Amino acid sequence: MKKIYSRPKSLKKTAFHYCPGCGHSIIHRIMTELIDEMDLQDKIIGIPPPGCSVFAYNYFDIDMAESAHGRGAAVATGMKRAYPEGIIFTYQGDGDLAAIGTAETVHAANRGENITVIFVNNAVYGMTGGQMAPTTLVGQKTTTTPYGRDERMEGNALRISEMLALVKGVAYIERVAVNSPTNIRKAKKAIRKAFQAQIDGLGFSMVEVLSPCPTNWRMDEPEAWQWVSDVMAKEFPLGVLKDVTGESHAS
Ligand SMILES: Cc1ncc(C[n+]2csc(CCOP(=O)(O)OP(=O)(O)O)c2C)c(N)n1
Ligand code: SF4
Repeated sequence: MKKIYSRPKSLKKTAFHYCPGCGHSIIHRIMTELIDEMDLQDKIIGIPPPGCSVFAYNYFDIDMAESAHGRGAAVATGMKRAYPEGIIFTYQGDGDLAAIGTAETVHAANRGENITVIFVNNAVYGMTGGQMAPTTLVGQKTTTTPYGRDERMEGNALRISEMLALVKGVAYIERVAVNSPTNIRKAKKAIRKAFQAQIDGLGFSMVEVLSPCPTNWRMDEPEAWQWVSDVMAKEFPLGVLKDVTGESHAS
């Protein structure tokens, strides 16, 4: 019989603490597959955040260094400069990256730091109980916007990828989702491309992943997966926002 599934070498034999249907576990799975396929286990270092993925170091069998809230891009900058042959990635939620960590992220991108950012957008603060995040959609109910996000009071959903695509030091940005087998395959391809941009020394690369949070969205798993396509991806369209990797290869 043909074996169609095996645990990636760089994924530890530890049960995930994530809720059923959570996107974090899918993203961990595809990232560890890539780490194996690209033979990076001995030279990749991950920087997880405060947030639901705070224990990512329990799952990735690679070196990891926890950052303070929002400081991933700053920690990654120091690490990459001290250890340029390493492949350095941050793994950050939308509360972490798009609220408290906006400045670090924008300036690291602007400096063209040769690091990779995995930006997990689930439109809420997951770990702390489902409060509004900068990426919460207008009208979306959260524990701090019980009547729905009000544009006049709380502003609009912040499109970080579109913003960063305008920044010169950025080599590659793509927005993907992990809510269907097809989208999961595309997400894996995008993360491969982001790691490759760093290996090729092209500058800042980021993959934004639209990721279901059934618990705080108060949905079951199929509803949450559907909501990503029907609602979230309308505000945050999937696709490549910036890609200079081809240009650089050609030159
Ligand atoms: C300096 C500081 N402020 C606030 C917190 C509390 N805190 C922990 S995680 C978090 C937000 C997590 O949301 P997100 O980054 O979207 O990740 P998710 O849990 O949804 O994966 C907050 C506000 C903290 N740990 N440190
Ligand atoms: S609260 Fe949301 S983001 Fe956190 S583990 Fe559960 S489903 Fe995932």
